[in-house]
Amino acid sequence: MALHQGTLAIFENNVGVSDAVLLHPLTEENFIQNITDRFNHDQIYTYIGNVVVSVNPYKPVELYTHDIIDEYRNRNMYELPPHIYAITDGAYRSMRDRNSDQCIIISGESGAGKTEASKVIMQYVAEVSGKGQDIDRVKEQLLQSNPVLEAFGNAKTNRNDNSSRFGKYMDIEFDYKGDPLGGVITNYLLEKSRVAFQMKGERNFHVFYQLLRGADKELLDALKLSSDPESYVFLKQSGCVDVDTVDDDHSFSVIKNGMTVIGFKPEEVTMTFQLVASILKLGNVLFQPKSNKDGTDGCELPNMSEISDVCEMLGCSTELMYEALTTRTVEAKGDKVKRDLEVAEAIYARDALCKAIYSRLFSWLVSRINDSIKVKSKQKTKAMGVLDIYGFEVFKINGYEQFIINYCNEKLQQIFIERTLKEEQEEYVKEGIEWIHVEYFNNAVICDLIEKRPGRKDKPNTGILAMLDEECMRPGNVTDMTFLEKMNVSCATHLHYESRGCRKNQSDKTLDIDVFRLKHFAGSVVYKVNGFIDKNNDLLFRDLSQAMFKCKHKLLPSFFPEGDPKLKSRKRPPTAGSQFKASVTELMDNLLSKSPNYIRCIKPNDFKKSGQLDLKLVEHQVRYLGLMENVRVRRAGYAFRQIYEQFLFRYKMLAPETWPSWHGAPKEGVRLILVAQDVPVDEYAFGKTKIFIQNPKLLFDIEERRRQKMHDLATMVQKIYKGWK
Ligand code: AD9
Ligand code: MG
Repeated sequence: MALHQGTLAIFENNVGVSDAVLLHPLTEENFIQNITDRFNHDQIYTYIGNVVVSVNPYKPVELYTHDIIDEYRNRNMYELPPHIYAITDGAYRSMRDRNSDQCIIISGESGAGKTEASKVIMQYVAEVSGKGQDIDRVKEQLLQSNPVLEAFGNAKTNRNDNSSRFGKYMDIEFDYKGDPLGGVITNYLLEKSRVAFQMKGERNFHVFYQLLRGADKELLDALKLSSDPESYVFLKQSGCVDVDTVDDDHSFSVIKNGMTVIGFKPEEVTMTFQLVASILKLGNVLFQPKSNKDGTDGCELPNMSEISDVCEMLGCSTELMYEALTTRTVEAKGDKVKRDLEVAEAIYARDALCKAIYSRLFSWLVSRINDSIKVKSKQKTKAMGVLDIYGFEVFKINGYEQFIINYCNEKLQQIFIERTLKEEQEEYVKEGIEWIHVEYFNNAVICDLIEKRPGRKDKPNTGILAMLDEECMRPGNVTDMTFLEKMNVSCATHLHYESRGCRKNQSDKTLDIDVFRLKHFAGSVVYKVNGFIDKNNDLLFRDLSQAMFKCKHKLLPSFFPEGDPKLKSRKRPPTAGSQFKASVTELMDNLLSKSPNYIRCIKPNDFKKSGQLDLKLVEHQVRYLGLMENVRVRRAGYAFRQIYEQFLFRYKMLAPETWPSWHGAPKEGVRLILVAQDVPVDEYAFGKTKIFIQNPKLLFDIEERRRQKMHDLATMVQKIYKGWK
C-alpha cells in the first residue's frame, strides 16, 4: 500500500525514536526528552513495545483523517508511526482472526486525554469494520451514545473543560466477520454531588446549560424555564456559567439528534428534560423558618411558584411534595410521627432529592441506551472493550468522590503492574529464561489499605471502605470524626496512611484535624472526612422516595422503587462504597478475562495550553505510571512468545527438515526453523515450553515468508492439478 507522501504529515520526519525501547542510553531524562521532542512536532504518540504513550496536544492535530485510517488498516504495529489506530487495529484483528476478546485500558490523570483517545478508538473501529444498512445503524448508535452520555455525565472542572464525572466501560460486540452487532455500556458511580454544588470556577453537568442555551422557546416554555443559567442557583453558585471551549447551544442539537438516532421516543426525550428542568427549579426552592413565632420548629416555603411548576411537570400533588420537603416521618416504638425539618435539614433533603433524581436518570439513560444497542440475535459474539474512567484527581479540597475516583485508578494501575511488570517477569522465571529482575513499585499495598476485607485475625482490619461501612451501620453517635478516629487507630502504622496533622501546604503551620492523607501511587492526597459517612450511606428520607413513587410522571416512580408503600422488606441498601467496590471488582475480572492493550495518557501542563510541556509535571507522571520500568522490562524481554507445538505447526514449511512433518522434539523442530530462516541466535531464547523472540520485526519477516511459501505451494498444487487434467 503506497503512502500518500506529502499529504500526510504524520509519515514524514519521524522525530526521536518512535519506540522508547530503542533509546540509547535508556534514562528517564532521555525518555522525557524524546516524548518532548516528539510532542513539539505534534508527534504525540510514542510506543513502549505495544503500549501507546500519548501526550495531550491541547489543540487539533492532523492525525485523524480517513486517509490516515486507511494507512493503518491491516498493518502491523511497527510498520507505521505510533498511533492509537495501530493498537486498535492490532486488537481488532486479534479479536476477529484469533478469537481473542480484547480490552483497551486508557489511563492517566484528569485532563490527560483519555476520553478523546476512546473516541479515536471508536472512530477507527467504525471505519474499518464492515458496511451495510444494519451494521451502519449499530455503528451510528454506538457512536451517538458518546455525546449523549457526555452531556449528562461530563462537566467543566478546574482540571478539564470536559471532565468525565463517571466511569465508563463499553464492550463492542462483533460477529465472526468482525462486524459490530451491538454493545453494552457499564457506568461507574456518577459524581452526583455536583448537581447541587460545584467548586468555584467549575460547572454543573453540561446538559443543564445545553438545555437552557439550546432549547427553542417552545420547549423552554413547556418546561417553564428561563434561558439564562444565571437564574438558577445550581448553575450560578460556582461563578462559572460559560466556558470558551464549550458550545452549549450547538451541543444541545447534537444530543437531541443523538437520542433520536439511538432510538429514544419523543416522549422519552421530553420526560428526560422534564426531570432536568425539575432539578433546576427544585434548586431554586427556598426555605425560611416558620413565621408563626409560637416556638415551634420547622420551616416553610416563602414562594410556591417553583414548587408548583415542578409538581405540574412531575405529576405530583403540591401538598405531598411540600410535606415531603419540610417534614420527616420518624418511627418511634412502632408509631409513626411527623417531625418538622429545620431550614438546613430541608435544604439537605431538597439537595438529596435532586441528586437522587439526577443519578437515577443517568443510570436509566445508560440502560435505555443499552436496550437499543444490545445484540438482538442469539449468535455468538466476540468483544472488544474500551475503558475510559475518571482520571486520578488531587484538588485543594478532596472529598469522598476523589477518594472513590482515586481508588479506581489504583485498581487500574494494579492491572497494569500485574500484567505488564509482574506476570511478564514471572513468566521468564517460570520458563527458565535468564532474567535480571526489574524493580518496580507495586501499589497492591495501597489497594489493600482501601479495600481489604475485615475480620481476619492475623491482620488488623485496615480496609478503609470496610471501616467506613462499619461506621455507617453502627448505631449510636456516628460522625465523620468518629470514622476518622477509627481509621487513625487502625491505620496508624501503615506506610501509606497519615493521620491528623497533615499540613495543607509547606508554609501552613496550622494542622487540620478533620483530614487524613493517603499516599497513592500517583501522589499524596489529603482528604477531608466531612461528608464521608453521609455520602457512603447515600440514604434519601423515605418521605421523599414515597412522594416520588406516587408521581404520575412515567419514569420517576420506577426510579424510586423503595418508595412503594407496599414494599415489605425494609432492608438497608448496600452503601455507595460497597456498591462501587463490587462493580470495580467485576470490572477487574472482566478486564482480566480479555487480552489487554494499554494507552497511557500524559498531561503536558496544568493550564490546558497547547505547545507547553512542563517537564516536572511530565516527569511525575512518567514515574508514577511506571513507564521507565515498563521500558526496562520490555527492552530486556521478548516481544513474542509461543508454545513450541504451535510455532512448529504454523511455520513448519519454512525448514526442509520439518516439512511436511516433524517427528522429533518440538523444541528441536523450532530450532531448525529458526536456523533455516537465519534468525541470529541472540534474538531468541528457548523456554521450558515456549520459544521467545526478542524483536517483533523478525516475526513479521517470518510470517511474510510463510505467506509467500503458502502462496508458492498453492500455485504448485494448482499446476500439478492442471497437469493431471
Ligand atoms: V478526565 O479524567 O475525564 O477529567 P480525560 O478524559 O483524560 O480527563 P480528555 O480526553 O477529556 O481528558 O481531554 C481533555 C481535553 O484535552 C479535551 O477536551 C481536548 O480539548 C484536549 N485533548 C485531549 N486529547 C486530544 C487530542 N488527541 N487532540 C486534541 C486533545 N486535543
Ligand atoms: Mg474523560
